[in-house]
Amino acid sequence: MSEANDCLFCKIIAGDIPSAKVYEDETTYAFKDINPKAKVHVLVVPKTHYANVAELAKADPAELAHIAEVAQSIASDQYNGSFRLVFNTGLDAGQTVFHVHAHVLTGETLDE
Ligand code: IU
Repeated sequence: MSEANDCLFCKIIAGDIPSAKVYEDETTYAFKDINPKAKVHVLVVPKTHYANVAELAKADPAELAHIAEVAQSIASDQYNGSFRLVFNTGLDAGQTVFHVHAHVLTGETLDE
């Protein structure tokens, strides 16, 4: 796994900063968002550092597909299987942490 200096999510994955872990496997880590925007709001991240979803898709498309599967599994475990998957990409889209993360929003009926 490669890490970036001063990356908050690399530190969370390494366990240097605490998080509420929801799921972990060899390549992927999922934890509760500290500022939830839905009843269930989980961030799913690759353990390897990529800045955004486009970089991840180019370098490791299988990991991007795996993140979608993990999201489905979380939504099925914690709700009825419905979920919203969001990758904010770039400053104008509201990306604040530049380690790619999928927002998994579920647990209730979501506003459009
Ligand atoms: P964004 O798509 O980059 O805006 O999402 C970053 C998310 O990371 C945002 O929803 C924050 O609430 C969340 N987060 C977190 O879960 N733990 C942290 O220590 C920090 C941000 I800083």
